[in-house]
Amino acid sequence: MRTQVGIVGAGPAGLVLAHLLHLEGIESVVVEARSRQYVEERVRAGVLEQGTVDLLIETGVGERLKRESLLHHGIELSFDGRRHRIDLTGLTGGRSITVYAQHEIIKDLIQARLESGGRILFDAAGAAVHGLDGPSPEIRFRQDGEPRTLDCDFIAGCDGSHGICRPSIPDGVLTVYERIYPFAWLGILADAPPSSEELIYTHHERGFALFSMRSPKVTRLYLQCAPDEDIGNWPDARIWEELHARLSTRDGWTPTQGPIFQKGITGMHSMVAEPMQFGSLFLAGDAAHIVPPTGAKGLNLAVADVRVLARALAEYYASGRRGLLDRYSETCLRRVWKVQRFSWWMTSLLHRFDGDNGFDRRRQLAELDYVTSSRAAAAALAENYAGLPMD
Ligand code: RFL
Ligand code: PHB
Repeated sequence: MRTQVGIVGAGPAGLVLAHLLHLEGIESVVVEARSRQYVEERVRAGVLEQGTVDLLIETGVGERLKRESLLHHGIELSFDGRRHRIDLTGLTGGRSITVYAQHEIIKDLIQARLESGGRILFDAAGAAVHGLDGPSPEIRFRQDGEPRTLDCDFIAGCDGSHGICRPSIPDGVLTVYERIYPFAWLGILADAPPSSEELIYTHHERGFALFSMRSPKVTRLYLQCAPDEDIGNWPDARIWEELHARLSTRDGWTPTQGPIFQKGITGMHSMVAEPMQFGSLFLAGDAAHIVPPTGAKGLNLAVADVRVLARALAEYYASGRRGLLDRYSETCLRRVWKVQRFSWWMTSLLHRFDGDNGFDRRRQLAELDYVTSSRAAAAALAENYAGLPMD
């Protein structure tokens, strides 16, 4: 088998890249380890930046998103029992965020690719990349037990944080910068109409909590917990008790309760691998960098990367010039590091750190007070949360 761009991974990075390349007349094949059903049901992100939404709509894969998503003009920060609104739209000259589940985007992209004759090879086992520093890189894998080889001009490593592309780069090429946080998030989905129209990020002495949603009928909630927390220790009644303790505010607001139909624990990690390219391999999305979910940035960053990569590949195939490809990592990393900074800042502001003393807690509260009372500080948060320019 042969193609121009071989893409490992059918997550947001891989599928958006395949779609953008198709619009440029560039052929690609996506090689995905999991089944179509698995990737279409995997519960993950929910908040999209304005730039991500604009890109999906402008490139023709935003029809269902326009109909079914929820447009939000603000978020709330809650501390000391009170909620404070950050007017994202007012503070950014008209930008907003959109709530639409990541797996719904995945469904829309898979459908669009398959309808236009694109190739996505699901259930591809044991993928490995070869010949990265030579003229003819290839992806080898097995399908239905049969060995297969995909010859390509370029390989896009869009295989997430546990993929095989980043570890295939020879030792000594990459520098990995990282921070592991001493806590995790326990997340639930509940059949309960959201009792607030906007997301609420809560700083509480018992730990961080987040009120979010997926639809007018489904609430999404998260609790800070220990990094090695056993979900078995969290029966539904305990989860609700803890959520009510952290999220309820003095004005009597509290989340509406309903049957929990999904539970999971997510670790908190910041990581950047530099450079994001080696020979004919280009890393994008979680394969190259991870952010803690507090800033709601991972998916958005994956989309920003592949936008840069698609443009660079389009320039190469149109003119033979490699300038944009050679600068791919440098171009992406400027934005990646700003988003890392913001995600780290939101995480540090809102969570309880075990070693912290009274000084640290008062400093956090002073910062929350500042962010919610100074227009300049609120504008800095809003500009980052709604999304920095794509490039
Ligand atoms: P993905 O989505 O992990 O996709 C990688 C794909 O590669 C496949 N794969 C392989 N395929 C072939 N061979 C192999 N050897 C392979 N190894 C892996 C995998 O099966 C998968 O299909 O990476 P990508 O595309 O870079 O996208 C990144 C995003 O998924 C991630 O950053 C976000 O989900 C992060 N995130 C959020 N991001 C936001 O922008 N806004 C949010 O509100 C938000 N909330 C979240 C989040 C992530 C969370 N979790 C569970 C980590 C909330 C949570 C709880
Ligand atoms: C979500 O709805 O899943 C969500 C919202 C905001 C975040 C992270 C996750 O910061």
